[in-house]
This record gives sequence, C-alpha cells and structure tokens, in this order.
Amino acid sequence: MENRLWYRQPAREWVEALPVGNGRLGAMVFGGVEAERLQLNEDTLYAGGPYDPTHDDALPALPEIRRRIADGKFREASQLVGEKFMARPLRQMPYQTLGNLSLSFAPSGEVTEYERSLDLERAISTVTYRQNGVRFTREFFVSPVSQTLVVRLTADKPGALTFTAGLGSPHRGANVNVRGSSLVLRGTNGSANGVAGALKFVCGLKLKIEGGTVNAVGAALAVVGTDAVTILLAANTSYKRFDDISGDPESAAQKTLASAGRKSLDSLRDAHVKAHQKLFGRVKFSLGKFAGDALPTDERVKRATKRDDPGLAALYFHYGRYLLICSSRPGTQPANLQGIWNDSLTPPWDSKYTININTEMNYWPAEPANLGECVEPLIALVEDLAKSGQKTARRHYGASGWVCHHNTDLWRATAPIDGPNWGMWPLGGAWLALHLWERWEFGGDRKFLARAYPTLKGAAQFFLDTLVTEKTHGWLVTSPSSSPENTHPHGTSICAGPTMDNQILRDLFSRTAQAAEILGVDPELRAKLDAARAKLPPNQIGAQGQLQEWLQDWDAQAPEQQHRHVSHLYGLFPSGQISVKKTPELAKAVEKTLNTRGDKTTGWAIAWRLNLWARLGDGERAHSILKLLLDPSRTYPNLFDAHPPFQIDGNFGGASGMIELLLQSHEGEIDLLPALPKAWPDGEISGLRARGGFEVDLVWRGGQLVEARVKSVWGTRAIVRYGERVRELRLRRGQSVALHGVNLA
Ligand code: FUC
Repeated sequence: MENRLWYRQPAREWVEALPVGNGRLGAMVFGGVEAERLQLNEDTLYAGGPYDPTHDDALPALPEIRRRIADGKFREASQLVGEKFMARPLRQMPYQTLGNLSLSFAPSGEVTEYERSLDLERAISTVTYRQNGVRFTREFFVSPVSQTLVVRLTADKPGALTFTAGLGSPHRGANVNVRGSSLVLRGTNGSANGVAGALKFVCGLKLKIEGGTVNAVGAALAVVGTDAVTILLAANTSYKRFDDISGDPESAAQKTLASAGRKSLDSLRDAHVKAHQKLFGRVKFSLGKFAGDALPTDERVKRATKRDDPGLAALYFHYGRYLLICSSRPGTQPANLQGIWNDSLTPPWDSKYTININTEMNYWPAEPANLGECVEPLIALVEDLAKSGQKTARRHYGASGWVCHHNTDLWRATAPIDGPNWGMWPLGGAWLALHLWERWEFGGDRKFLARAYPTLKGAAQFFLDTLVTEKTHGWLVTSPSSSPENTHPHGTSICAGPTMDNQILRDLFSRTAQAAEILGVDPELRAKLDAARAKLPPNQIGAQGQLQEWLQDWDAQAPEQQHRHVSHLYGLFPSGQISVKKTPELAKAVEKTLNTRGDKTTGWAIAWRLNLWARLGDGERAHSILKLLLDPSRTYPNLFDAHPPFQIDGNFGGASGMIELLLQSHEGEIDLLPALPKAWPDGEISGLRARGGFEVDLVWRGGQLVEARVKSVWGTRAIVRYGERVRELRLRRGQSVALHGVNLA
C-alpha cells in the first residue's frame, strides 16, 4: 500500500515509534507485543507559568552597546550585551512529556506475522500479530473531532484478550487514581530556570470491554478474557492563554471522555478519518512504482544511501503533510521543534520555538501543500507575540511596536536568551510575521489581511524606531544584531546590519506598506516605510564573488566556513528578492556561497539547501541534497528528521523543497517543473497551491510536462511558465483550464 510506514518488529527506541496526533494531543506508538507503550504529549504542557523576561538594565546599556559596535569593538559590545541586555531568566521554558499509557500482556508464546504500521491517508496506526493461533490487532488514532486518543484492541477468538492498562508520568508528584473502569492521572508541570511550575494537568482514561472482566489492581486496570476493548484517553492542562492559566483540566478531560464515550467506535473512527482526509486528501503525489515499495520502511531508509528511491521521497513528502496536520490545527499550539512529540522533561533546545529558522521552516510547505488551515496556530502565536513583545520593545529598546528575538515558548517570552551569540537577534518576530503576508498571498482573504495588518504594522514600527544610521554609507541598520548563530572574524556574532536583517526588513516594510495600501489606511506610515526601505543596505557581492553575510566583506575570514545556517540566503529562499531571472549576479553570488558552505550538514540545514538549489533551478544538485536528507544518518526508521536527536523542521523543509522542484510561484508567475530532477522522469502531483489564488495539477512523462491543470480558487489572471514558454490565463473563479504538453497549448 502506498502512503504507509510499516515494520516487521516493534519499536525499540523512540525514533522507531510511530506518531499520531490531532495537533494538541500526541502519542508515539511502540507496538511491543508484551509491553505496549504509548508515549503521550499535550501541547500546552510546558514548564513554568506566565513570566516576564525583560531586563531593567537593558535600555540604559543600549547606547553604549551601539557605540561599541559602531567603533568596531564587537567583543566588548558582546560582553555588554551578555551583562546587561539578556533576558532574566536567561533561558526559556521547556516543552515536557505528559507520560505514558502502558498495556502489559502476559508472555504467551511465539509471535508470527507481526506488523506495525502507520496509514498516512487515515491517520491510524495498527499493530497486528498472531500468537497461539490467535490474531491480535491494535488500532490507534487521535481524533481532532472527539479530542481523544482511541485505542482499539481485538482478537479473532472470543475471550482471548487479557492485559493490564496503566498510566504513568515522570512529573514529580504525579499520581494515578482508579475508579471503576477509569483511570485519572493528575500532576503539575515542572519548574525551570527559577520559574515555578504553575500548570495543572489531567489525563483521563476510560476503558470499555466487550465480554470478560475489568478490575482495579493497584493503580492500574486489569482486563481478563475479553473479546475486544476500546480505550479512550483525554488530556488537558489549565493553560488558556499565555497570560491566563485559569482553565479547569479536570472537567475538560471528563467532559471530553463522557462525550466520546457515548459514541460508537465506528462513528469515532469515521469522524476522525473524514476530518483527516479533508486536509490530507487535497494533494496527491506519485513518482511511479518502485522496488522499494515492497520493503518495510526501516529497510527502505537503510538502502537510501546506495540507491535512488523516488518512492521513498514521495513517502517523505506525504509524511511531512501528515506531520503538519497532526501537529498544527486551528486552536492548537503551533508545531514546535518536535512538532508535538517529545518524551522528555528536558528535551534538546527545550523543544520550543527557535525562530531564527526552525519554526519558519516548519511552515514552509503549509501554503503550497494546500494546508492553509494548519498555519492558523502560527498566526495566533504571532498575534500573542505582538502583545507580549511590546514590553520587550519598550523596556529593552525604548521603542514602540513589538519585537521577538531568536526563541519563544508557550509563555510568549520575547527577550534575547541563551547568550549574545545566539539570542541577540531582534528579527525573529518580523520573520514570523511575514507568514501572515504569505497567508494573504495564498488565501486572498481581505478580512484576514485586515486582521493581520496591526501585527505587521507593530513589527515594522519597532524597526522604524530602532534602526540606526551606519557611518560609511549612511544606511539604516539594526544594532545590536547578529547573522544568526554565525561568528564573524571578530570572535562574536554581534554586529550591525547583517544581510539577513536587511532582507527581512525589505520584505517587512514593503509588505506592511502594501497591506496599508490595499486596506486604504495609514498613508503617512506608508511613506515612512518606503523612505526607510530605500535606506536599507543593498545585497552586496564580496571579493570571493559570494553574497556577503555581513555589511563588511568578512566571509572569507569567518571561522566556520561550512556553518549550517545560511541566513543571508533568505533573500533567495524563502524570500524572492534574489532570483536567477531578475537578479542574475546576486543569484550567482548565492551559488558561490552555497558551494563554500557545502551540502553536507545537519537535517534542517540540508533541507534549506534543497529549497535554495531548487530556487536556483538546479534540479540535479537539489536532488543530490535530497538524497543526503533521506540518508539513514539524517532520517530515522520512523522517518523523523535527525538533528541528533530529533528535530521536525527537516521533515517540513524536505517536503517544501520537493514542491519547489515542481512548482514555484514567487515571481508573479506559476512556474511549472522549474527544477525537475532526472531521477524523477515520470510523475504526477495534484492539488498544490500557487500564490495569487490557484490550484495546480501536473503530469509529466520522460522528464517533460504532459498536462497542467490550473484552477482558479480566487485568482483570475495567471501567467503560466514552462521553461521558456509563457502563457497568460484569464479565469473566472472556480474555472479550471487544462494545458497540454510542452507548448502550453
Ligand atoms: C538553531 C540551530 C541549531 C538547532 C536549534 C534548535 O539554533 O542552530 O542547530 O537547530 O536552532
């Protein structure tokens, strides 16, 4: 079956387990025969409580920090940033695991015909095996409709199911109560970095047996001799908003369980599958049939180094869409560094939001893969930051508007964290805010633009207030800032006006001005934005022919020539400021930089390079990079992206990069197969979205376009390009046109 991950053995490690989720509630299914484990997450279970990370010493220190930067005393500036400008506490709050649901089965003989799988089309994970002549089947899904995890256990002989079910949690003080055939796990989130845990969480479980008995044994439920069982699980915390934790998780979980408990298994499953398919079913993608299709997924990944396997690439693409749907739905938190799946109380980088690339990358495929709804949680987060970030703007910079630095968490903390080299980057919020503009470009909803405008405006206002004039050229620059995480030759990353900042600001100022114009508001602000934009430093080509990462031509002396971040290439992707057609010299300079940086790096950084080479129109190079991403050193058996340990951005960036190979729409044209690799001679994809309000289906054979179908969702005029051929379309809303063959006739 296509669009399925499957294995012949249970997961031994977490990165072999299979993720299910409804955006809010997540589980990793291990599939152990005697010990089934479901590792559980609830997306608001972070450590701490509402807190204010701003630092009173920051504003008085700002002029001296800027002076030192202007005088070229970068290390001294960095030291002062470290002493006075960083957040208190210096770190943010980690996302934490909820606990585990454990099902223990007595050992009873040899197991045959074992299979564990995840059906991406239905969002259902299944475990099945034969033991003592009995076929056992387990089914797992987390429904966005009933808001429950549903576990269904069956056997094909009556009375054959005997097991115990228990809930556990590593949170200190968590306890489990049994009542009838229900369990309730209650606990409090962790404290971190001096911020006390202030959230309550509740996880309730209800077990419905068909035949046999169920009894409490200690804090677990023992089921004996049943034919089939349905387990429903609900979980909630007291989080309502970043500044409100007055929720009642006990009654929320009980209500959810009571309402799901009244429904039949079939109706729960049907509603779940329907809700999933509404999103997942929009895009079809196939590159043909391959020998690898018959292999279990882990074996398929293992041989990806040696052999081209377009089928694996297509599976990875669908998995990316699946993961986004399961980790980011309207009303939930946005997908964090691990989506919603995390088994630790202290995960790497706190499994929160790193917004100097990683969170943005999570959402790169969303709009083109026709999952606009999944962006809603990100938009809600940015709107929160536009509130919480006002205080940081005022207290750290004496500025209006709002700002967020390189990270944020559940509590919408916005001040610079970790240390000057990482945290001193005030563009995180601005970059995220540009996703609101993307929503408009793809969605075309004027009401949405009116909603987005104050957020864009606040982001822009902060920079109008804080940009400083640089001495040599009189350019307007950010200071203090950094080119994310990359140390320049002066032994720190702290600097003024790095290229990425200028590129993001060019977009932010022009998008905000455009929005104001469309909405017919703020003519004065528009003029100010245009004037400031004209004074931003241009993209510069350095002595090596590279795109300069900083204002000064420091690139060749920077200590890490192969640094994973390629921040200044933002101008090529995701932005469209640099392009082969419109700015060929700059595109060449990007190429030069990419060649110096090299292809071999970590998961998400490879995914960025894939998107960049696709934008350069080099399908072969892009494909060789895609192969690196699918290599077992960067793709786990469960197809999670390795940034060892696990980071989900590579999964999403990989899916985005594959779309960029097949369809681009950032230059006012719908560009068909702009970077089709030779390894994908035949294929079809349908349901992709293009900017301006179109849906696009493509069929190609022998490396040539056979048919393109362009449908107007709301757009009426489209320029379609295939190589050198260009055709203009005028469509009515809802109308679709089929273009045949390479001539676009
Ligand atoms: C950025 C990257 C790291 C990691 C972290 C979560 O800081 O530089 O590699 O991905 O985010």
